[in-house]
Amino acid sequence: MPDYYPNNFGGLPPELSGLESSRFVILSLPYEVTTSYGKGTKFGPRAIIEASRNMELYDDELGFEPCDAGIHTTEDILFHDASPRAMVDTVKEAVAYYLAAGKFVVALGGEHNLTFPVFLAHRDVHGDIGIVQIDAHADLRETYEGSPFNHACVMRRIVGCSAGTAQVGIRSLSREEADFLKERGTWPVLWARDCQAGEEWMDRAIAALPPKVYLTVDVDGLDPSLVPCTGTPEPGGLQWYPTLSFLRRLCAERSVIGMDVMELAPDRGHVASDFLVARLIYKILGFIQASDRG
Ligand SMILES: [Mn+2]
Repeated sequence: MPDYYPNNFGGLPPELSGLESSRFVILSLPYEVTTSYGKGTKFGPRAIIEASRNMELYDDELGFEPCDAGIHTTEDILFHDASPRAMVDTVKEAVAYYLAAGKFVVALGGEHNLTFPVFLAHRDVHGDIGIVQIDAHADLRETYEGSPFNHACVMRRIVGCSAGTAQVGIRSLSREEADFLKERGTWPVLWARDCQAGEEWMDRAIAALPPKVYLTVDVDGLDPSLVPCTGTPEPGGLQWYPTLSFLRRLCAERSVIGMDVMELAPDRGHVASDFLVARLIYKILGFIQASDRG
């Protein structure tokens, strides 16, 4: 290792961060237009990468260094046309490029509507895929503030083209969304209050999923005592170790083919949020490799 940490996820030296030899690609998407309350998610990707440079790279639970598989970090994608519709095309194209190269893409936002094109790009390559959404919010509105691509609508766009859905950690939704779930919700909603103990909720979530699964994490799914730095924090969220247990099972029992982490709005006074998100991503990359190793 050089005596400084390179400016990429994990602070990795060139032999572990080159695009060609890396299994994983960290795709930085600093896009924010429709966020409703707190702002600042466009600074999320940089804060996550910055925190990750100061992280121990050995995973003591797994007994190996997940970075050995190679983790490449892209430059920030620039959004020349900021409209949500143009964003969809830009992101889909970027993700498709890395999937065509055989990479596992970890998209970092940015606001949650970024998930829609990332999911579509994966579906184009993998065919029928399901989705696990970790989030405080159902995100099932038909439109919000006039746009179907608002971050409050992202799951409404996705559930219709998902082969199996599990919504985990939900604790905030509108009456319209509750009615939609009652009428059309054929998938399990694992309410945050039911995710506080035991593993029954994990069984229900995983049972709803097809063999190939895309994972989207809105960081507000975690408890705001752990991640205060997000636009719309809600009390009563997921705790750290149950979340890791669930994700480890998910990676072992299904093939996780892509993921994103959205909605971190960093604040220099609360860098623990940035560190948690960096560590969460790194744990998942380890779980994916652990499942390959059997
Ligand atoms: Mn949310």
